[in-house]
Amino acid sequence: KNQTPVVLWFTGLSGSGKSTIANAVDELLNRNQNHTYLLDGDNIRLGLNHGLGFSEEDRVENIRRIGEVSKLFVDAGLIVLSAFVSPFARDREQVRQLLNEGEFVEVFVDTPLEVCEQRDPKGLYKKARAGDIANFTGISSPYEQPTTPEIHLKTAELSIEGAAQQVIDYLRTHNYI
Ligand code: GGZ
Repeated sequence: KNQTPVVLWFTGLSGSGKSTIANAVDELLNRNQNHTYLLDGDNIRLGLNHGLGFSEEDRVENIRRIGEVSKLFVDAGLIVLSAFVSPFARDREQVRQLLNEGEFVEVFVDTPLEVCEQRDPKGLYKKARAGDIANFTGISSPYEQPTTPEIHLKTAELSIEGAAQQVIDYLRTHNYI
């Protein structure tokens, strides 16, 4: 199957819908016979990055390693979907620099903090507000929004399917698939 390998780098707050949308895109790509690999907290923070926490230092190292792994999968010819908060603009730029031109597509999952906090599927915002979790992104640790993402998903105006379709449309328009 013809495809141009690329990293789709989903960034956004906890509870913004990154993983959900990345999984929906992954399913559409697989239905289209594309070869993909999805990286998220479930397969990275529990394995390769077991032992890293949420201090600034550990997040920097988390993203650096994920960038390196993403590059390996791109070299293997895959479309990589990486879904991590990745709150620091500098770290995201370093991953971009690691890859060749056009191999890094930043996808900003733009869900307002109020909405993420309202959803609070794991009760983490509640704990963060209570001071039971330190360095929680959006509450006690910064989130630096992308200024010029290739794809800007305004999730307040989109369904999961609509957001996933916007990513697919970008990949088609730019001849990745
Ligand atoms: C942010 C945290 C924290 C803190 C635990 N800050 O909604 P989730 O649960 O499933 O997604 C969040 C996930 C963030 O891990 P990442 O590897 O994506 O973060 S980073 O890119 O910043 O390294 C959240 C949970 O882990 N979580 N503590 N303090 N999110």
